Amino acid sequence: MRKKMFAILLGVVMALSTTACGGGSTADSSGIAADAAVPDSAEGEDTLMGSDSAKVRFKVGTTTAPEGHYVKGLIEMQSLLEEYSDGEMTLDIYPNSQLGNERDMMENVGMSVQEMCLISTGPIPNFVSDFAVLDLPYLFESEDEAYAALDGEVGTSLLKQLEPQGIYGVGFWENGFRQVTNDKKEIVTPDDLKGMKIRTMENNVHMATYNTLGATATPMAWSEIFTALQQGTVDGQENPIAIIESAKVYEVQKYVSMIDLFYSPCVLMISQSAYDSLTDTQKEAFDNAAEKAKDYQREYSRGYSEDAIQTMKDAGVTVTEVDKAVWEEAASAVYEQAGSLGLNQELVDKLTK
Ligand code: EAX
Repeated sequence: MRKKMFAILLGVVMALSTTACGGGSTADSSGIAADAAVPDSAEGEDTLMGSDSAKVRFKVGTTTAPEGHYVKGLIEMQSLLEEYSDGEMTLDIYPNSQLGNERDMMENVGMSVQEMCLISTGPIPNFVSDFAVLDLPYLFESEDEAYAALDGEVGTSLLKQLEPQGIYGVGFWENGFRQVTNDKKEIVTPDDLKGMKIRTMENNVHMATYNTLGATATPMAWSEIFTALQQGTVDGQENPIAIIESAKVYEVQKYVSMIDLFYSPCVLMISQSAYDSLTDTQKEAFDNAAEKAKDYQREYSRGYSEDAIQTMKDAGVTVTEVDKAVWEEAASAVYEQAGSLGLNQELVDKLTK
């Protein structure tokens, strides 16, 4: 109840201090006129607004670039949602951290301050600890193995655990296998990481893994990465190729090592109140559009990497293939820290057997 009161108070304060977004009413969201939740000033040049005529609008935020694989999936969902709802519903897409970093956006969706977000699993264990199992190194050998787990019993049960946060976890989309970049030297074995400050997400399992490999894990929000790289606060960072290329990280990082250390999903979330405000017909259209867009986004993500690697090589980036067995052996020690990392051992066993 306190959360709901806070959310309403926050919405009133924001509504009084900002101009509401134009364009039709948005989904009712627990007493807040959601179109007051994100002021016009939040609409940057990168915002991708849905059809003007749609009456039910969902603001969806992501930290990633408009050209990247997250936003391409959201654009597909925007189009499908308008088609399946006969133009009644749409998405207004806010890339490049316009609505805040991943942790902020997840909190705001939970408090119905914004309707939706598409975020990596990075910050989620801070709210639902069982998600941490997905951030273990070399947990999945392939995207297909990841999809089977994420779309199956384990993934479904994890998404359900978002409900107490006021969030309907719609589905797992793809961020991809995470590679490491730096601007100093080629990284071939874990020994090459020694003494390097590597930006990680604010995720204990990722931090423990990079520290175990000999680096100094330096957690920060994605929006801070370019300043940190330019100021030398960190020597490198780690992300899937699609992020490294679409965010143009390769322009300030000469070396990319294809270590595939983590398979990184991302999660499409909608505030429970915004979803519950829909009719059954609207829910069906929303769920069908999200499901179709998930398949499209995963396929787009896998196809994107090949071209992206060539773009980076053409720009003079050294892309290094490594002996992953050496990396997997070195990272395996993190599994022995499962207890201290608060990992659900039953889930670890389920996913590693
Ligand atoms: O979700 O923070 C990160 O490194 C994430 O991969 C990025 O925000 C996309």
